[in-house]
Amino acid sequence: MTQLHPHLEPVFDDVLRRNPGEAEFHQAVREVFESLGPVVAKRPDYVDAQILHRIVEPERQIIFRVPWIDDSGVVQINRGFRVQFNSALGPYKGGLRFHPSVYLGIIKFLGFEQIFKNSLTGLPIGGGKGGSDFDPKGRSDAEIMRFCQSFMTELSSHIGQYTDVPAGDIGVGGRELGYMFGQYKRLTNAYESGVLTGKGPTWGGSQVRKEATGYGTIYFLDQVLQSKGESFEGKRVVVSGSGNVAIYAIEKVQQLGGTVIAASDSAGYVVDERGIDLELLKEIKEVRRGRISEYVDARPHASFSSSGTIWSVPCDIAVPCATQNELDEDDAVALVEHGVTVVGEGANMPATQAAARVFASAGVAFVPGKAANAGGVATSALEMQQNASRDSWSFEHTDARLHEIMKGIHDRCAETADEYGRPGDYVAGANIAGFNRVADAMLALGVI
Ligand code: NDP
Ligand code: 2IT
Repeated sequence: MTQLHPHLEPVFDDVLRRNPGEAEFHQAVREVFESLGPVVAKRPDYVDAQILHRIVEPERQIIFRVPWIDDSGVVQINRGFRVQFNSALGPYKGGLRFHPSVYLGIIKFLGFEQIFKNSLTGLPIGGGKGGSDFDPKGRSDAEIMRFCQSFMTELSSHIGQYTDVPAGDIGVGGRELGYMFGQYKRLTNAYESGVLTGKGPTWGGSQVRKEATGYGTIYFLDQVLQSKGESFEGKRVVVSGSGNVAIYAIEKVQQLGGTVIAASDSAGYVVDERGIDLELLKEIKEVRRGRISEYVDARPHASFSSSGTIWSVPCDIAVPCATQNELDEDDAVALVEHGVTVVGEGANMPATQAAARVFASAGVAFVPGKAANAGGVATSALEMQQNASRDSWSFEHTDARLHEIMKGIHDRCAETADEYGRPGDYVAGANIAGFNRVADAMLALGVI
């Protein structure tokens, strides 16, 4: 671990003491703080105003009961969360995750990351995150709807277009957002489009939102490659996951001339040396809501492994798009040994800190999620713009805006890394650039 600056160490100790058992939150704070030494050295005004102490304490944390009735008539109880972390730059903004592993520490890590990610977009959005330990796997459509309605019945008191604007994340996509928006509309008797993003294009959603996180990640990595005089053309790429982010990352890699040879879900990974058949993957995952193992039924030359790790597959570029801490130190060593040159986090914090250090010392360009995957939330902010002006932009226009935003984030991270004496260090660039914008706004708004 890198030693923290003497101004940061006591704040981090406080985070450990006041948030016991929240390992992912501790990890996310540590990762940001390790970049901020030169900032606190340069800006005593941030230290005097206790910006660091304030930024690690959520403005508000809401935890609620979510009761619902399953298809057999049995009453089920889940726990719902919304952590409204920081609203210095705009209304709280961030997704909702439905996954059995969800607890407060995961929502806080995601909410904390979201503050800096949203800042990096340059758009007026604060940071928040929510979700539930509800497990959507194996649930019928009717059960999903009843759960979403119950979840929104409580959440509706805490959100609004000027207050807090949720969207999707793991386990929450267009279907779930539809049920939640329907329930919000019914409870409030108002068609308040701007209260949620990731809506369907026919009921207030933006073109490109579905594709935005995956496309944006690859647009960012394309900038990284261009800065090295390279491109995706002819590159072997491994993308983990096979959900929303992974599918549209694969689509964009293919459009840019790269070959994605492996993808996964929580039960294992598929290798297809001819290149992943994206239409087949979409049919399995988006239409059938099936398992990735079904891929080999239609493509017998491909292989499925339920043990081992996708990171043992040799590639030039690795794009983890599943979940936190899915790529550890051993995986990073294997990737480096096999010649990886670029790693971009489509997911939030998929690489452990030890893995990130392996990449850094091997000279691999490593782009953290708060920069690489910011295209999703940036396009959510574009959806809010369209909702506020009761407008609807074309796919081409929205995609061009996304591309421009991702190039802007890339350049901001690269320039900030240069300015602070860390050329090529996208982690330092993203953390410092993201932090400075929020810290300046917090200073301007006084002690609140
Ligand atoms: P989805 O639910 O669409 O897909 C998640 C994928 O990751 C699935 O393939 C899933 O496999 C796999 N996965 C999830 N949890 C685990 C786990 N514990 N172990 C192994 N595999 C797992 O989610 P998204 O694609 O939307 O999200 C993926 C990542 O991207 C998350 O980290 C999310 O926070 C991040 N992200 C999402 C954005 C968005 O707009 N959706 C924006 C920015 C970041 P299985 O189906 O078997 O569970
Ligand atoms: O992690 C993320 O940035 C998201 N899940 C998307 C958040 C959003 O509000 O679009």
